[in-house]
Amino acid sequence: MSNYHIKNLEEYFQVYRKSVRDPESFWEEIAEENFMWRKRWDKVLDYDLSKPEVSWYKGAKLNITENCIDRHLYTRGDKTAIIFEPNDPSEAAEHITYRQLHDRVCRFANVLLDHGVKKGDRVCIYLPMIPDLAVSLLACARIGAIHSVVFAGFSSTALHTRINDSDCKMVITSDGSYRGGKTIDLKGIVDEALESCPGVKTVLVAKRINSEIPMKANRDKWLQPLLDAANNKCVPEIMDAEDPLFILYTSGSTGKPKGMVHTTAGYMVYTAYSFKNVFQYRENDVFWCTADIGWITGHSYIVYGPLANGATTVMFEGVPSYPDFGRFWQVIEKHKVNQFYTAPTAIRALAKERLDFSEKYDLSSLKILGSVGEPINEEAWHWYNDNIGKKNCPIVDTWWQTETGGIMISPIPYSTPTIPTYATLPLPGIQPALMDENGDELKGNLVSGRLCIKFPWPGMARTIWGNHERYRETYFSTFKNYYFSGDGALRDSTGYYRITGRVDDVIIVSGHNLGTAPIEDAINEHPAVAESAIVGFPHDVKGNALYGFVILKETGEGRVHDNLRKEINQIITEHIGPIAKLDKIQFVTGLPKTRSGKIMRRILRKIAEKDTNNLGDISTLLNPECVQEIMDEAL
Ligand code: 6R9
Repeated sequence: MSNYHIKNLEEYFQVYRKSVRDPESFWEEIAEENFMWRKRWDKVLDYDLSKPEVSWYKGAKLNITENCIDRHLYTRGDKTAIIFEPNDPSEAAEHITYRQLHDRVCRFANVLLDHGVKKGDRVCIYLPMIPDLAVSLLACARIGAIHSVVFAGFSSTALHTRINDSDCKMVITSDGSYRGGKTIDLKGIVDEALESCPGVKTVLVAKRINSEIPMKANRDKWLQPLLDAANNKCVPEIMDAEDPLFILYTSGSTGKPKGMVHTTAGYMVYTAYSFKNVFQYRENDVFWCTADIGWITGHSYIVYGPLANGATTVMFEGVPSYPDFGRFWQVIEKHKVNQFYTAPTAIRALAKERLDFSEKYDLSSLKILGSVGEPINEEAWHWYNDNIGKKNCPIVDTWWQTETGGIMISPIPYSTPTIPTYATLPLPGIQPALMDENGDELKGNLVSGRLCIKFPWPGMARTIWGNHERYRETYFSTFKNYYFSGDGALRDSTGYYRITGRVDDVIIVSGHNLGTAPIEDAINEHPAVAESAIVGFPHDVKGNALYGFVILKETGEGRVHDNLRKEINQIITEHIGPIAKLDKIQFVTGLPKTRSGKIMRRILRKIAEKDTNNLGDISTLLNPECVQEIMDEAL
């Protein structure tokens, strides 16, 4: 299993070279040695990136839950699979063994079958971070239904769009959720979303906060009694390697969200492989990824990657600031966490607090620290390294995307020397490329350009649900036969990669990808708004915050701007969710535009960043006069 658990840098380079020389044997060996297949593949890889069509392990048959659960029963039946740590530290944690997980997943799967869910049907999951969430994903996978998890912080409009886009038949939700000291009425949000979702026949409702909620006759059912009554054996549906496993929506720079489709075998192999190597997981380690399962990080590194390795994975319902800013560190001490994986935005928020929040806990169980979601700045990296890792835990700065399925560029602990702000080297099997403006690949080191991947890997998304052409256009048309990530990066003199950020109109706020277009669309729905443009500006905790430039229909006197600001943020909250609220809103009379009518966000970005010394040539604009006015009144 040498290529599955790398031990030093020399071995990394050996394995890496082999993986590039002969990708098919590389991925074949990993698939052979580490999983349970019902039928072997006929062909490891088939691809044509111009279409693009990619299939991994074609002809193979399997069920991912047999790999994540059943096969561990013989050796790890009584081992804890999931540790559930509730929002409220005084509520007891729950330890779910592999055997109990098997029981729960089978029962849940039978409930789905009893409600007419079949292989290939889409099921929308809108749940807080409670065990039923992980169980529901696996229950869908057990019977071959395609799960579409929607982060439970999204609004009813966002939920509605996602349910209809993939025509979900069922929604799984809860009466409500806890978030720090607050509760959120999730079921109310679902009811609103479902006002016009004709495809949804059943809503299963988990009880979490015990609130009084209306249940719609013939549609809404309490989950627990159904689970209690269900059989605890469920024969897994045997899937083809390329059958879809799930859909997960991610923001695009334009238009509606993209339902990225991940398929069964390749995703399984890739998440398991990357989990084991990047986190150097050893039997009996306790792994904690603080993401929400509503994002790809939670899918791959709370659920599938860890469970495929028979690991113990922590699911945390709460937030880093409740009941105080020591919560993460307390959980690490309590469950003796060995690998801790979080986002730069959380690190920055915690670094602002007093050190005794972390100093009073025993963090000596930690071996490896991880970071994901956005570039980690040097200051945050050092704070994490000094105060949490005590300079004794390698930090893996992991670059990847919803589209890539798993970690692509990352140090391998104890093998790759780390440098703050560098994601360092590609995992074996991953072939990054940097491209220049003319579409040519930049060879050699000390170059910077657009980050692409030039050879397929098993974890890549195969399409956008219902819109393959958009998939081709978004990812495979900018550079012929390359996957284009949308990020910029540089390669230093030793070949290390440093991600420099998005080069499109996606802004990463607190690690969440937000497209500018959907936010602008929401703002423009306000009756007083004529036009708007959103840009990001640096924020010391969130990484980026949003700055909106808004043209009102009537600049008319007497308009109370503060109220308007509130209303605009209210509309954004309703359409997308509170994460997309604007930190600054400036009312302007014009927006800088090119002659073809495209808003010059570059100029607005510089104004928002207060970097107006070099705005570049603005004389070619349609309306250069508005730039001075915007600068004069900038917030
Ligand atoms: C896993 C995840 C993807 C975008 C990606 C990039 C940014 C993620 C990063 C990083 C710098 C890292 N990103 N990890 N940038 N360094 N270590 O976050 O997926 O939500 O789809 O976001 O996040 O810009 O393109 P997703």
